[in-house]
This record gives sequence, structure tokens and C-alpha cells, in this order.
Amino acid sequence: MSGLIQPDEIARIDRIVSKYANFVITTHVNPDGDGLGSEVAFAEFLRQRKKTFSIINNSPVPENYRFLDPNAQMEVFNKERHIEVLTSADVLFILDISDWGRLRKLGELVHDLSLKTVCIDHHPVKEPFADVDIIYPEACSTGELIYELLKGLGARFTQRICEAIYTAILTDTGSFRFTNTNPAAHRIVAELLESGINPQKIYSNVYENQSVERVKLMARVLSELRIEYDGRLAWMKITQQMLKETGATLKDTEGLADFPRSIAGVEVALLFMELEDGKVKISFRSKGNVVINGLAQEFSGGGHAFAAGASTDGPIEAVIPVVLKRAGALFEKPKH
Ligand SMILES: [Mn+2]
Repeated sequence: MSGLIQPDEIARIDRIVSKYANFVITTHVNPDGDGLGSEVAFAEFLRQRKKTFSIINNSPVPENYRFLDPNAQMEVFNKERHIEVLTSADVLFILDISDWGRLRKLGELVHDLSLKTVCIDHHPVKEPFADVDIIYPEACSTGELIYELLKGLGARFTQRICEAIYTAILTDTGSFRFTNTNPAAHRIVAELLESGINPQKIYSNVYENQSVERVKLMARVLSELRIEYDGRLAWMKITQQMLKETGATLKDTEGLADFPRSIAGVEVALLFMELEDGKVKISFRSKGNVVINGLAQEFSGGGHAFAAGASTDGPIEAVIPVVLKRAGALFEKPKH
């Protein structure tokens, strides 16, 4: 299998892991299956190498990914509690993050410390920020890169590692539906299945584990779905009021932005979410013919060509018309 990660990169990670003893692993705020699965797989490798490690994230593990962390080893960052761990750590592995900002408070603290940083990611990165950057936007997921890395490093592919990497690839490719689904995704997953993991169990954990509040929120949000630009753009909003009415919380909103893409003729889907502080989070999704990260950048966001995000000042009712108007430019050129 031809890989993305180069032998010298594997050798470099090998040297770092051999040389140091104390590691911290982290991923982005509101972690997803790719970030969490990559963390678990890499942590298991460190365990095999008899290293000391902590997994510290800015957000708790969502309910549907708890199966990845049965012993609840993943910690939620707290400066007072973790300053010692981070101060005495040698290396911080940052997985599935495209920018330092998404490390939030943990990033601010790490900036002031002297620990070595390694970033492994598949997001297009504006400015690499770590001491060692292993960044391949052509990878379907960070899980794909972790797989290659662990292969190169001679890790034992235990059940846990296989389940974690499977989850990473499954979720980041939208169950092998999104445009980032590449041959490597299927090759790797085929090998993981051969190791005996149970795809139905993983699917059920990840996708058949929704809260009633989330489903009620979905119904509420979809009831106000709007279509523009001759049916090529669909948009939805989630207000604080809707969250209150349905009893849903922020964590219940993950993945909702993808849904309107399922409508025939829709090329672009937008989700506007009113945050507690009045700011507005915008999710941009494309079916794959229209590139939308440029639009996200206009609102100081960014991301992949077909899945991006931004965050801007509210109020939400003022933001929506401005973004919709700018989105019109996406449809000016004829479809190809
Ligand atoms: Mn990812």
C-alpha cells in the first residue's frame, strides 16, 4: 500500500517516542470520532511502548463515543488540575486540529510552556504551528494517518486500536459517503475488519445512540428549513429558544448540518447556530460540486473544500441575510 507518510517522518516520530517518557495527547474542541479515535489508537501505541501519557481535551467525550474510552481515561482540560501534567510532559501530540485557536485554553497554556509539539492532521493548514507537522489534506481522516504511522512504527494492532481507527475513518467519511472517501479508507478498513472487529457494534454505538432531545430538536429545526437559489441552497437555524423548547444542548447539534444535503438538487447547505453568548456559528456543507470554504473565509472561518465552518458576531437574524446574499456568488457560474 502506498502511503502518504514518509519514512523520514516515521523515523522522526520513532525518535521522539523513544527519547521521551511523558506524553500528552489532545484534539480539537467538540471532538468527533476522528479526533477521539486517533487519540485512543495513538495512546494505545504509547502504552505498548511503556510510556506515560494523558489524554486531555477541551470538551468531554460525547455519549456516543464513550465506548472508545471504557475506562474513562480521557480528561477534560482544567488549568489548575492539569498545569502540573502539562509542565512535566515532554511532548504534546495534537491530533485532527487545523488551527491553534481550536485548542482553546489548553493552547494558551501550552504556548507558555516549553514542551515539544507534534501535529498530525488532514485539514488544510494555513500556518503550521507545531515543532513537527505531519499534515496531509489528501488523507480521508487523521485516523488514516495514525494507521500509517502506527504501521510504520511497528505497533501491535490490538482490538482497541482497530476499533478506534475504524471509528475515525467511518465517521470522518460520513460512513464512506463524503468526497474524502478514498481507496485508502477502504483498504485500511478492510484490514481492520479482517482483524475481527464488529462493524455493526461500532455503528450502533456511534449512530443509534441519539438522545430524544436531539431528535426533537431535529424535528423542530427541519420544520423551518428554507430553500433558496432555485433549490440549490438549503439553510436552517438553531436558536437558543429552540434548544430551550426541546431540552437539547449544544452536543445534540453535532452532524445536523449535513442533513439538508440529502435533498435532491441541493448543492449547498448552511446551518446557523445561535450560541449562548449571542455569537453565531455557521456550518457550510457542499455536495461536492461547489467549493464553500472560500465563503467560510469571508466570515473569518475556514475548513475543507466541501465542509467548512465560521463563527461571527450576532445577532443571528442579522447574520443570516448577509451570508445568504454572499452565498449567491457560489451559483453564478454554470454547474459542471
Ligand atoms: Mn478529521
